[in-house]
Amino acid sequence: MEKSLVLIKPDAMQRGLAGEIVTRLERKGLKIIAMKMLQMDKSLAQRHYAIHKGKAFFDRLVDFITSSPTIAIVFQGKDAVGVIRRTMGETDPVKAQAGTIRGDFGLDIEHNLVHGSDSAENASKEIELFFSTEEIIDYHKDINKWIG
Ligand code: IDP
Ligand code: MG
Repeated sequence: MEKSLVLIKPDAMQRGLAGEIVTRLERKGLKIIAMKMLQMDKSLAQRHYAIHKGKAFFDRLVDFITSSPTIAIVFQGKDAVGVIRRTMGETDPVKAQAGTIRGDFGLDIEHNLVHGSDSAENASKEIELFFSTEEIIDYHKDINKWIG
């Protein structure tokens, strides 16, 4: 089963949308196997977004993601990376389809509410940044035989 890292970003926390976002992903059938609220510092933000270093928006992105607490979650499920990306919608909320998290709740690319890993390989790296192995709890859920 694939894993993906989700971050409920500071704008979603400020707007009281954390529960809504978790609900949408949970209802899809994905299983929460780790979860914590944390205040990201600049060092963690720069490592998490290292791929974007040098881009015009990088400093603003680091300032934004460290501006308020976030909730970090590891979801597990069939094709979790792709399923989460499709549930989130496109990076720019103006272009994201209605019915997606960004499409339903956002208007600004710099305030797009949620992060989801973009590949299984990056998911592993991101999960390691946020969670120790002891914090990831791969428990059995009986209902999964009805979901996949
Ligand atoms: P993603 O979050 O959909 O994976 P990425 O391209 O990985 O999108 O970019 C990471 C974050 O950086 C985005 O979620 C968004 O907040 C911000 N970002 C991406 N592209 C731009 C841009 O062109 N201008 C401003 N911010 C951007
Ligand atoms: Mg990305």
